[in-house]
Amino acid sequence: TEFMIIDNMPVEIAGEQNILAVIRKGGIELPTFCYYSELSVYGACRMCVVEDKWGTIHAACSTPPKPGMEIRTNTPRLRKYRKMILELLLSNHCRDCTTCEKNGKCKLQELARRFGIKQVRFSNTAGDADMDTSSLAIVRDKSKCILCGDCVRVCDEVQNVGAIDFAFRGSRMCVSPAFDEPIANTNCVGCGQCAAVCPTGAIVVRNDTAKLWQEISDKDTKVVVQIAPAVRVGIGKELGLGEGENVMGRIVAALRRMGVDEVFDTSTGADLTVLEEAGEFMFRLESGEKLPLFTSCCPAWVRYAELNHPELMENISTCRSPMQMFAAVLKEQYRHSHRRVVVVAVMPCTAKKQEAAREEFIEDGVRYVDYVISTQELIQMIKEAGIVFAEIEPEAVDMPFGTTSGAGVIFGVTGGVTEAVIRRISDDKSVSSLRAIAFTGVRGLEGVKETSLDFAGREVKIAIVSGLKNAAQLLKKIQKGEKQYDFVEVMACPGGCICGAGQPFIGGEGKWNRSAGLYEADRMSNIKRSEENPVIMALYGGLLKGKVHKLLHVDYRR
Ligand code: HC0
Ligand code: SF4
Repeated sequence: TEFMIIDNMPVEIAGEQNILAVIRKGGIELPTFCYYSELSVYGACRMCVVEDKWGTIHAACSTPPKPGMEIRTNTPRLRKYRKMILELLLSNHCRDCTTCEKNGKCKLQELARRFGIKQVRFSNTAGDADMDTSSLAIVRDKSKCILCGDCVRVCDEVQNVGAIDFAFRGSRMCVSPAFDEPIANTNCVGCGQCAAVCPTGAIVVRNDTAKLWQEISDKDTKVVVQIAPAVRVGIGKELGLGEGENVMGRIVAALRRMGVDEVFDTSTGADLTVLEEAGEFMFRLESGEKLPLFTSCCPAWVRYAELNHPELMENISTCRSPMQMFAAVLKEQYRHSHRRVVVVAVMPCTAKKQEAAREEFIEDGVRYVDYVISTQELIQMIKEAGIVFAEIEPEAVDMPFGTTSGAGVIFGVTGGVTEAVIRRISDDKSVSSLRAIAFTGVRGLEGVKETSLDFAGREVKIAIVSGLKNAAQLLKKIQKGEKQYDFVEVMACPGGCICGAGQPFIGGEGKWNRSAGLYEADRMSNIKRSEENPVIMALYGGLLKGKVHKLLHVDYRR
C-alpha cells in the first residue's frame, strides 16, 4: 500500500483522483464550494488550498496524490488565504441571511462561521436581488451566485441539459440561461439538481408552504395529503433521526398534528401504476409494437423526452405517474364532498411541481394535485409547527386507502419500478422467486443496469437508467441499433427519487442508507406484490369501473 502524510498522519492512497479525497478520507473536512466527486473538477473557489513540505500552495481538488507526499491543511498562511477568499465573496454578497431561503443550509454562511469571519475589510458591492421566478420548480437569484459553476456542471454533465452557463466576463460574469431568458423558456426539465448542489441561495427549490398553511387553516377545505415513497427515508436525518431511517409513521402523525385532514401513501398509487404499466407492457410484448416501453413516472424524464426526442413519445407508457393516478382516485372519491377538497403531494422531487401544473392534469380548471411540496418544505413545516419529530408516536395512514405493497414502496429507488413490474408479470408467485428477482441486477445505485427475464417463452430485455446523461447515452445506442430492449426505466435523478432535489442533499454514501431503508420497508411489508394489495382490487371493482382510462392514463402527445 501507498501512503501520503497529511498533517503528520499517514493516510493510505487507494486510487483517489486528487489529494482532496485523500485528505477527507483522513478525517479533515477541507472546505470547498465547487468540488463534487460526481462532477468534473473546476478548481475555481480555491478554498481547498493546502501546503506541501516546501511551502508551495496547491488546490487539493486538482492535485493528484503521490506516495510520500507531505501535506499541511491548516497553516497560518492557509487560514489567512481562506479568510481572504471568504471576505472577497462576502464583499459582493447580500447579507440578509435571516430572510434567505437558504438560511441554515448555506455553504457561504457555514464557512464564514467556521472561519470566524467577524468583519469584511472591503466595502459591500452586492447588487439588488435579481430574481427569476419563472420556473415552478426552482427560483434563481443571480445576486447570490458565487460563480462556483456547480449548477452549470450538474446540468450539463449529469443531466445532459445545459440550460444554464456562464455569461459575460469580468465583473459582469454570471450564470444564466442563454440570452438571459427566464429559465422556464429554456430546455430546463425542472429536475432541480442545480438547486441541490448550489452552495448559496442563488438557486433554490420553490417554496409553496405558505399557500398550504393557508389551506390547512381554512375550515371549509378538506386537505388530503399523499406522501411519496422516497420521502420516508429522506427526512429523518434533519429531524434528529438516522439517515435513511423509514419514518413514514411519524410523518403521518406530524401531518395530523399540523391539521391535515387525511393522509395517504403514494405507494398505493404506485401499486395502481404497476398493474396498468405491466398490462400495457404485456400487451406491447404480444403485439410487438412501440417497444421498448419507457416508464413515465419521472416528470423530468418525460419533459426531457418531449423536448429532445419527440419521436420517442409513443414509446413512453401512457400510465400517469403514481402521484397523478392516486390524486385522480382521491378527487373521484371525494367528488361529492360538501367541503372543497385539495390534494397535496409531498414529494422528493422538484419536477413534480411542474407535473402537477401540466394541462393534462387539470380538469375544468381544477388540478388533480393542488399543491406539491418537497421533503425539505415538509421539514420546514414540521419545525415551524414545533413538532418534536424524534419523540412523536408513529401513526398509520387513513382508510379506505390504507394498505400499500412493498412493490409500491421500492418505486423510490432506481430499479424499483422495474422490480415491481417483474413481480407482477412473473408467473412464479413463490417467496423464492421474489428473492431471485431481487438478484437479477435490478438493485444497486449504478447509473445504468441491465437485466433480462423469460416471459411467455421469450427473453425480455430490460435496462434501468438514472441520470439523464445516462439516459441520453442509452438512447443513442438504442437508436443506432447497438442495443435492443423491451423495457427501459428512466429516472432523472442519479439513484432515483431517494436522491431527488427536493430531499435534503446528500452527496456520497448516504444514498445507500436511503436505498436500504426502502428495501427494508419492502421486507417488512406483508404484501409484496401490487396485485395482492386489497385496496387496488377494491378500486378496480368499484371507483375505477369504466374510468380506468380517464383517471389512470394520459396522452402527452396531445
Ligand atoms: Fe418518486 Fe413516484 S417513486 S416518481 O421516484 O413512479 O417524486 O418517491 O412519488 O409519482 O410512487 C418521486 C418517489 C414518487 C410518483 C411513486 C413514481
Ligand atoms: Fe438544469 Fe435541472 Fe437545473 Fe433545469 S432544474 S437548470 S435541467 S439542473
